[in-house]
Amino acid sequence: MADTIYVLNGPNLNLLGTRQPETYGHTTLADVEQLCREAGKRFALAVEFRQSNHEGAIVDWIQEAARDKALGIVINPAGYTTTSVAILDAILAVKIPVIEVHISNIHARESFRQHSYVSRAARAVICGFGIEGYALAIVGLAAMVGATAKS
Ligand code: CA2
Repeated sequence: MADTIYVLNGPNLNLLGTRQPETYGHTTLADVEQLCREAGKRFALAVEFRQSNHEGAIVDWIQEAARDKALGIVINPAGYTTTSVAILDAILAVKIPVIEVHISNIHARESFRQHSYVSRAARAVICGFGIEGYALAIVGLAAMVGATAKS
């Protein structure tokens, strides 16, 4: 079985491409999934791509990723970024690397978006590149775990 990474998406990201295009662009979550699969393929990595509006589901998936020996996690915690000690604790409890991604530049937005619990435990943080940030996170994660590009 191919080495696997998890790409986890938090609440309301299922609405991507349908509202607030000035902030989040016109692409949909299905487009993000395709982008991630293509980025993973360059390193022969299988991608488990998930989205939930429920905090506990995201906690369960972080635990699942570690239990099933995924190489790492890319996560856009969305609205839970600034509130979820439970997601922070889940990340602290796993040994695999976690990369935090935000589509928008959260530091150029409202102050309440600028404190991330997840950043305390993330190995790296990417924001402001639009959905391309997911592909950048996968490239960075691949380098972190020693996955090499396949020709
Ligand atoms: O920039 C990001 O990726 C965010 O994680 C997106 C979150 C926001 O709470 C964070 O501060 C930054 C919001 C996700 C909701 O996405 C929507 C997309 C389209 C329409 C409505 C919501």
